[in-house]
Amino acid sequence: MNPSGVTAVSAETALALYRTMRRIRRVEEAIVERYGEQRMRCPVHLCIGQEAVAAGVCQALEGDDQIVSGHRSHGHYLAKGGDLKAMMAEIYGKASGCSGGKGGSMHLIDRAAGFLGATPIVGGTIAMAVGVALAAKLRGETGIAVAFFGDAAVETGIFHESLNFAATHRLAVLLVCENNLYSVYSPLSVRQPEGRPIVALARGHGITADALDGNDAEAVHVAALDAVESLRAGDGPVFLEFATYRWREHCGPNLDNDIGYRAPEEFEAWLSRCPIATHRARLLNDHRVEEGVLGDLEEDIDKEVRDAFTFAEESAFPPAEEMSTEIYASESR
Ligand SMILES: Cc1ncc(C[n+]2csc(CCOP(=O)(O)OP(=O)(O)O)c2C)c(N)n1
Ligand SMILES: [Mg+2]
Repeated sequence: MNPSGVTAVSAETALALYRTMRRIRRVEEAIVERYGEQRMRCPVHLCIGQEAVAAGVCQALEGDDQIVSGHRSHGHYLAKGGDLKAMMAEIYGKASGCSGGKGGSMHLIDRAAGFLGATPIVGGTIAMAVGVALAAKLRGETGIAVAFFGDAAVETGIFHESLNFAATHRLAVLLVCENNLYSVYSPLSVRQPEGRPIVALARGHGITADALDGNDAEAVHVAALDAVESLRAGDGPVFLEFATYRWREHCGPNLDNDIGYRAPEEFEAWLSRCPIATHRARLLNDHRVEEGVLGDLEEDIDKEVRDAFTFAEESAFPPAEEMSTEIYASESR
């Protein structure tokens, strides 16, 4: 199936994918470097190693498309155009943060960018995306909804209820499963039956589904373009499962390979398949982008990230008297 007709991406698109991935990586590396200062006081679930999924999917979306994400959402927020300074200020708990400093890393939002929100209830946002798609259908709007979730989310009841409902009503929702093989420390082998791929669950609900390499930004992007084309044509929901790998600990800035829940060989194999290094080599070799162009772009990103941290550090905390405002949806931003 290739409804978009796109099989290869242009040098311009490839460069944009690189910029998005490198920006996400740099932001999260800076979080790693500075987390120990104890000024970011919320838990952080880093997506280092998984950037290609966020970049490839979001680049296929338009401004009025809306996405939702879970606990590991920095990449999705940034790839969809969320404000970097507001994200960093949120992680620092400052009033200038995208949730007023009260949500932290797991409650990002940027409605202007079409990032409807992130909440850490595993599977919870799948139903929200389906709801967004239902609302769009009822209102006759063209935008599509996207839910990003992990491999553990398919083990929840709400996943199946949501897929059943979306399939029945042929809703324009793209379901993106980032299969990084683990739920915290538990590998897929102790959680899901052998020989039953995740993608089969979506097909069981009558949903068009595909499983792809989530560390190949161009492959992700082409698959997302196809999915979006099909969704806009009114052909019902699409499910994409992307194989990828989280490099750092489940929650926090550190490496946790000393714990022993994953084999060093497995970790090394995925490190050698870095989505950003692979894509950079492809830009130089296949797309003939000059090294200097990438160097300038990387410098710009590094400066932007430094500025965002400075903004976050220099912003004020929310005043104590506002501690209980904006807690419920009726008064949310
Ligand atoms: C309903 C629910 N159950 C349990 C948790 C605790 N929890 C937080 S993240 C996580 C693992 C999620 O794994 P996955 O969906 O594969 O995403 P990943 O962390 O691998 O990106 C769990 C069990 C939760 N947040 N919500
Ligand atoms: Mg996982």
